[in-house]
Amino acid sequence: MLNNSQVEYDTIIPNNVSLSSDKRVLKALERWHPGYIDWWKDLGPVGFQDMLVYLRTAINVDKDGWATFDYVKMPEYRWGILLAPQKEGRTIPFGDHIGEPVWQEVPGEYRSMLRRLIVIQGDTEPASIEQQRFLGSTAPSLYDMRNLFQVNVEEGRHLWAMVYLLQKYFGSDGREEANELLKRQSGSEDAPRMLGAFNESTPDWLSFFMFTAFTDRDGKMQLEALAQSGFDPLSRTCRFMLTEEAHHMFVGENGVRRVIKKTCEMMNKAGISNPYDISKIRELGVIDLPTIQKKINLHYSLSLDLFGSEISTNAANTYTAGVKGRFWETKIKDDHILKNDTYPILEFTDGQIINKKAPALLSLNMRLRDDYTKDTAVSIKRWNRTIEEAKINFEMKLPFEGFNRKIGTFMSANISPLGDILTKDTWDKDKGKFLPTTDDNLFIESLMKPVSEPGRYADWISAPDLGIDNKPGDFEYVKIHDS
Ligand code: BYC
Ligand code: FE
Ligand code: FE
Repeated sequence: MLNNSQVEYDTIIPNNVSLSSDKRVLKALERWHPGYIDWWKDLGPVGFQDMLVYLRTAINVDKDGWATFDYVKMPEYRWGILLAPQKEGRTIPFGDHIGEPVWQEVPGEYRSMLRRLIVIQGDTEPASIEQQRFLGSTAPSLYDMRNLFQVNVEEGRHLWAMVYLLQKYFGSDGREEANELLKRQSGSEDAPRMLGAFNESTPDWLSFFMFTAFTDRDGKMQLEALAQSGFDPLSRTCRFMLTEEAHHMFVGENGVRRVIKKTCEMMNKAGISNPYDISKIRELGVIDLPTIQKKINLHYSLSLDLFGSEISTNAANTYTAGVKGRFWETKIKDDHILKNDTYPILEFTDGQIINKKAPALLSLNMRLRDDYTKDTAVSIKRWNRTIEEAKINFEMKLPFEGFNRKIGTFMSANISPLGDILTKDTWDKDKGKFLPTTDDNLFIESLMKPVSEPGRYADWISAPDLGIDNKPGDFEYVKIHDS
């Protein structure tokens, strides 16, 4: 087993897993490659495929300095198989096998469990690219366009990461699953992507920023939980993916912050202090804060659904097996077996919200979701600081966990963002106050005019504080004019 941090570039697939001496897997991946490129061209970013984009590529999996930046055409991006370095003497940190050496091969008894998790993880990656494929043509700047494409090529690499595991460790059914990952399609009637939020559309750039802020953060949490896995190749794969994930959330959090900043700036310039003076604010060509709050309500609630049911035997089983752990498992001070512990949850029963202590093992989805909410609250704080700095009286809030849910205990409930239980009639009447309406979406869409002059930004979003790779403000991140 190679334990190297240097990436080999001697096959068409850059890697640090010695592919050149693993002919079987190399062949399987080379056979999968053309289908992937076809999929990328058919269902990846629309347009811009022949243009030079200033992208980062991993050359080393060490903590620092793993990336190099250069102009690349997207279809020529070097999608690689990159695992974080193996940790000497690593043991399984939780569950029935706690303390035993981690597995380098898939244990037979957990084969289908592992395959299912890897397939679900793999399915989300191309789904997000499909969801974002039309955004290039309305990019508010070359900087933003480049960030979109960076996220897209990395989600493509995340698909490669899962396909490698399937092909190396799961034989012919792994190869079949790898092919299926290119066949399902976001939003398709016949063969949709596996999880709810990945079949929603991402029609505009505010949606894109919200998606990367909220849904990529589910990605972060799930990867953190899988990075604890006793199946070491999965753990190492996820650990490297997490280093890329940080950029996706940066794009989302900062994107939303720049939208908020511009709105506040324009309100102040025009002397509008009431954030609910919506039509006047929209006349300024910026997105009013209450509409941004509605987008937060939508994307947060969709992302909560991605954690599965609050009470889940699947989650208990994968934990007990040592296959999927908790967020930062090794830093938690308890027995890491959880058979005698409880965890506080909310339950919706007989039209009431009740507090309950549930068995900790069954509540692991809820626990990971709580960690997600804490992580998300940091973004909300930063957004509110921007509003505060502009001296505007408005505060963004995460909606109540039972709001707008399709999965779990609250799925049949009508609950407001503040946590009030509503009748169906009131919900239907007030829904447009909680979630973006057709009018809201049409207004946002009307702002989506592309800006492609280096250093310029659309009127509804402010410029970033810093360039990518410390480039100056007028850097040409995508060469759309002369290629
Ligand atoms: N939609 O016990 P339950 C990312 C199904 S995002 C549809 O409640 P479990 C990324 C479930 O499959 C991270 N179906 O839940 C972000 C099960 O079906 P079966 C992706 C759903 O299994 C942005 C049944 O309901 N990675 O990387 O404990 C851009 C009962 O399940 C949904 C992962 O999710 C849903 N929302 O947990 C790019 C990690 N929720 O099997 C990328 C791997 C549940 O009975 N996946 N169901 O037919 C998992 O860990 C778990 O499968 C889940 C669900 C957390 C998703
Ligand atoms: Fe990803
Ligand atoms: Fe991501």
